[in-house]
Amino acid sequence: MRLDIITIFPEYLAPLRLSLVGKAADRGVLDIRVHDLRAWTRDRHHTVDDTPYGGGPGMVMKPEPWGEALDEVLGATPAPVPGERPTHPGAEGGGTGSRGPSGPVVVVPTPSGRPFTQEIAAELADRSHLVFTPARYEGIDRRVVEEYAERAEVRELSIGDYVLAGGEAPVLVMVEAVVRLLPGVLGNAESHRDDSFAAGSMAHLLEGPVYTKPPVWRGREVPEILLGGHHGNIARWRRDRALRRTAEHRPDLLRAAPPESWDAGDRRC
Ligand code: 6GU
Repeated sequence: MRLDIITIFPEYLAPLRLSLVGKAADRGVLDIRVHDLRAWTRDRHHTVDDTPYGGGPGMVMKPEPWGEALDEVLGATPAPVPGERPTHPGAEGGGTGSRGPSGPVVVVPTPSGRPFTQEIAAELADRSHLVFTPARYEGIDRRVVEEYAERAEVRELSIGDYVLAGGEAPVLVMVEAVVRLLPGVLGNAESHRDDSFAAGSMAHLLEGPVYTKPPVWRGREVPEILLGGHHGNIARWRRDRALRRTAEHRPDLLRAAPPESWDAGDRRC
């Protein structure tokens, strides 16, 4: 997978060299390119912002540097394979087959975007080229999204209901969520199956508690059932604890769960 990140704070993305994402890049699973937006300015002061039309506080990112940057970064994208289902213009990437749809996705982090979810992370993990455009100030001139929505799939995404000073931290969040889903990045293919929000039986559940050795720590015992090796009972116990935890921390998730997601052993509260 190729990742391009265009920012006025390239150093902010340094953590991408660490840990799981950094190792995936070292192993060649990922090609991460962090670009300085100011490289695509043409004036002496490398200006990227200007005052908003219509007035108001703050500054708006000028469209020209973003246009030149995106032209270059998207221009290097291989053309879609003939005969493969075209995803543009304006198509939603609905396919989640093992061989994802072709063409780049431009991810625009913004607090006014759609919520970034585990489902979206999985969709992005199916694509081969993601371009992130983290903004500062009050955001990017609207015409940039309009322009590139005609040439690529553009997704405006928010990581939660709070406001950050810029999109760089959200890019770190989204990249980590996507990269850990790529084949071969986590040790074992089953590692994601029991994650909170994982597609399937965990889609509307938070993960319950976990334990490791020693069996007794400061007088606190690991629940007996986990020591027994009865896989059916353990699976049931884990699901019950996940249900309890979800009821406590995120009752909204249980209310939204479709009837098919309940199994025979679940006791509705
Ligand atoms: Cl994606 N950007 C900014 N600036 N603030 C946010 C956000 C994104 N998601 C939540 N808050």
